[in-house]
Amino acid sequence: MRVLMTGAAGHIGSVLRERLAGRYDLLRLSDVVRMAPAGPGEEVVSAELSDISQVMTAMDGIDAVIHLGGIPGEDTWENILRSNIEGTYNVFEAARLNDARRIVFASSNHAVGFYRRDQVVDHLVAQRPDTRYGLSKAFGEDLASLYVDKHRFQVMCMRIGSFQAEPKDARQLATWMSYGDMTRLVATGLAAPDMGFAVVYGISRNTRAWWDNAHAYRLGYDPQDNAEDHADRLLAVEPPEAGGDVALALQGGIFPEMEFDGDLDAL
Ligand code: 15L
Repeated sequence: MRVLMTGAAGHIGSVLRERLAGRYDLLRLSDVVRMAPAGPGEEVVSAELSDISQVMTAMDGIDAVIHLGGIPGEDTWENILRSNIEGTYNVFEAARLNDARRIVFASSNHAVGFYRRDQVVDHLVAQRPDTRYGLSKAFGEDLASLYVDKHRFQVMCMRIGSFQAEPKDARQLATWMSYGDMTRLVATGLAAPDMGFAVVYGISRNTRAWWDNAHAYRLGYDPQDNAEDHADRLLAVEPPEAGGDVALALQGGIFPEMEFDGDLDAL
């Protein structure tokens, strides 16, 4: 399998580059920023995702895509539109034109960040984006659904929680995604037969998770880490996490709290 990874210079991309090395016939790494030169089994290309001709070049001869590229947090509408919405559209469309019909897409928990922490939600809940960034991830999931139904794609949309070497605050007792488990989930998305359109949560096997990840387990994901192992250390910190009442009530944390002038009691 010849795999293209967009956003390969970012945090997730750099970890996956190291951990997926040698597993596929080719790992082609694309980003707009400079990366270390290609090692064995790798190619490095520069591609601005908002320019479809550059994405077409990066997609040449590719079978499957790990799409991580884009802005990884809240930003202006202009920036989100260009990098995350147009960029993701161009990746799917260039994949269709090159017959690369399997995509593992880095969605985010912020596509559903307005659910309360006293709820457990699964892969079928309605999207509740908490920012323009979360909205762009919800768009990417809908785009995936369109390409699965219309063009026979297989797409795993990973609603990634908090990708860190170790969980950093009390919220991450629910949301943490370890490096090893991220590698396992991406490998599952590249291999699962007849996956169709799959929404999964990009988290480790966390005891305190708000997200029911049974669908990911059905596809073969078998996470090995649990943020609970870090609970004593994290709960001893004061305050255990940043944010006001809105952040502490809602799964998205500080993201739904940004620019918030809603009614928390109505949520
Ligand atoms: C995300 O989607 C962000 O990319 C990351 O920076 C974290 O904020 C993460 O979500 C999270 O919710 O912890």
